[in-house]
Amino acid sequence: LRRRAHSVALVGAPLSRGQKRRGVDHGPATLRAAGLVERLAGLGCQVHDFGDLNFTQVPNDELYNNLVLYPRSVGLATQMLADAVSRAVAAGHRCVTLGGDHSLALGSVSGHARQRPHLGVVWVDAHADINTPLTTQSGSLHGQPLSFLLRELQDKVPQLPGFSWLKPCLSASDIVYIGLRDVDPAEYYILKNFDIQYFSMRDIDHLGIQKVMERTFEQLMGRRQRPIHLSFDIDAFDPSLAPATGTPVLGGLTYREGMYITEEIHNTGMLSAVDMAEVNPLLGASQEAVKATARLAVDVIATCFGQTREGAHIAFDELPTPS
Ligand code: B3U
Ligand code: MN
Ligand code: MN
Repeated sequence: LRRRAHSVALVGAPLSRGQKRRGVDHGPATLRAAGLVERLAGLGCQVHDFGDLNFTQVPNDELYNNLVLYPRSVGLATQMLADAVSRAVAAGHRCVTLGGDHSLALGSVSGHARQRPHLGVVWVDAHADINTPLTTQSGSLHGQPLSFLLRELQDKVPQLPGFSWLKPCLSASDIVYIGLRDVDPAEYYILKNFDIQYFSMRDIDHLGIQKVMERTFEQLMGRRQRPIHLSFDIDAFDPSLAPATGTPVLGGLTYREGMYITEEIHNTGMLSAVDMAEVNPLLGASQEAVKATARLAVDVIATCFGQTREGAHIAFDELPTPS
């Protein structure tokens, strides 16, 4: 029953400038306080906690195009994160990035791809996060990271101040979305026009989560095995389960669907990096609501690294014999 122990690096990315609500920069501390390190250690993982990155706010970080918020601050922070993730993966760890808002994926995916250029991305989210700086209605960069990462979109994406380090590292066929239910018109156009594979909540209702995961791996690994980057936005879950997040949307994943997604990703043996984004302890109606959201996020991460609903997740080789 003994499993090979994973070596897992934790990188705290207290990024909040990619959106407008206060508090999401306390995500990493909230996930740690919910027992993340102990849970991973209990699964037999060797945990290397790199601590939280120290993001500095860039002064005079004016709007880009009168609309896009904090481009220099997000650009610099995600550049630092890319370096940290790249180092962690190069050192042989699976890398877990603790957010922070979802603009962090600019850094985590870029840094991961520096070491694993053929990675595939599973993006679990209520939102598609693929607006360009010219289609965004909110101006928030957490709704845009995938537009910067996608090669096919580069002639539609302007150069933002603070983003000169960033090179697109994904093709449209390298991404699969799960959980979508709030997609803007321009985002829908991009998904359809570039033939991006997605499974909306309606698709999950229609197919069931088992078929969704089968098709996800068929898309990403049908031809050959490749490293997986799981970018998990906690707002993919139903707000009744994950209330402490900035943009909750009704009708999300159940607990069982969420666990099935991460169990199956673990079972591929190819999981190489994980993001946990958008846990905001200043939102949610009560301390209990915040704790429930954080516990859920820790369950997602633990399941990625071998926690199962059958138990038997630590080595147990011999039953005691009565003497
Ligand atoms: N699509 C909208 C809303 C949104 C995206 N991501 C979140 N909200 N969390 C936008 O702002 O681009
Ligand atoms: Mn997101
Ligand atoms: Mn979202």
